[in-house]
Amino acid sequence: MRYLTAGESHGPQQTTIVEGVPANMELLEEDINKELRRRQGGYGRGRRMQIEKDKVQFLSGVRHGKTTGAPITMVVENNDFKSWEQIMGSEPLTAEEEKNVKRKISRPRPGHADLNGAIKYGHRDMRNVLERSSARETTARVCAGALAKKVLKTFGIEVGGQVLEIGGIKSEDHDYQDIHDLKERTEASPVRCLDKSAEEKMMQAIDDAKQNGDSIGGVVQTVITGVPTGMGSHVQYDRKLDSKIAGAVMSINAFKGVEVGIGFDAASNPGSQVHDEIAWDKEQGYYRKSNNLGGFEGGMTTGMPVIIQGVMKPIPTLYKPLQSVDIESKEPFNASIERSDSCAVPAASVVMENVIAFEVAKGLLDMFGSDRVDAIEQNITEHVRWAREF
Ligand code: EPS
Repeated sequence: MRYLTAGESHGPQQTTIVEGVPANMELLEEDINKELRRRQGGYGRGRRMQIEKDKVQFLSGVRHGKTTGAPITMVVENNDFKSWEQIMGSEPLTAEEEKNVKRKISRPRPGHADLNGAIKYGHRDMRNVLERSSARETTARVCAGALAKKVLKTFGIEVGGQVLEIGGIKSEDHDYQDIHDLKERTEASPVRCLDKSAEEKMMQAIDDAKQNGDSIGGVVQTVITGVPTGMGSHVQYDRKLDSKIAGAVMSINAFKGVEVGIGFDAASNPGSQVHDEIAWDKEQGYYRKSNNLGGFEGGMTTGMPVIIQGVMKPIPTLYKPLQSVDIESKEPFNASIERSDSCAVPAASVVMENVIAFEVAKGLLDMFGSDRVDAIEQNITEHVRWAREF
């Protein structure tokens, strides 16, 4: 299974093409739309989210509520395009239009792709960079991820997540009974956090940041349960599933770090307290007595829940101006005020769930075949039985 996304932030639409989805899987637009709604929500979002009402349209690969095995094309319209039609049009501009419409961007924002992308592609109008580097693209990635979540759910694998930290305020109570409890409680929280007292402080921190024209980042966690043992492989660097997940997380806009299980804490603890002891019983087969390694050993799933943390930096589009240099005059200036979210950490936790879901679904199909749902089901059931008795 693989995917590509295309689309500019203020262009007509976001497009996702996913190839390699098994045939005969039930799939409705609502399966995608519910993830899109989750991504649009969360405390701290800016005015753009009041304009967009993201809804997917299937343009190929789905017929009468089921996948056909053919590539699936998904599009989400950008409502805001109406206000940007001339600026973002694909036809050449007349000299007159050029004067009125183009609003060339020559002032790179610190922390954005603007300057590096402009130098790399030779764009004197940095709109050509920022339109594609905008986190609007995560809409398309959530389309791919929502499809992957459906694949996983078809085989009993569930994906959830929570926000662990926003603007330095940590959730002190991140325990949950099971994945359903985790999903239900985070869904009811405006910042997707389990700790009610931290939730309040996080919302206050977001209000403060907004008030000060600033932005704040945070830490989010994704949890996946029901994964079979042995997805990924130790035999080659590019088959290790944890490394693919890490790459996927790092590719989300504004993410600066990723941890598996206890992650960086592993550095300060002795091996006897880090590694998870192995046990066996008739019902569940092999299991670990703890899950410090976040469901991975040797680049393969252990069968324990997959647990990943990601770090999002504060969004770099600020109302509080930072210093930069105009590429035309080479003079310093204070970055201009742009519309922005003061915090997109809750939305980012949804995006992270989805990009990880894609890698895990891909790992599942790589291991158990990918043409037909019924055949994959048989392969998984047989493998689970075999692993339990091994
Ligand atoms: C973004 C800037 C804002 C965000 C946008 C990401 O958009 P605009 O420039 O239109 O105000 O709202 O996020 C989304 C549109 C979205 O769907 O998440 C940026 O610069 O990355």
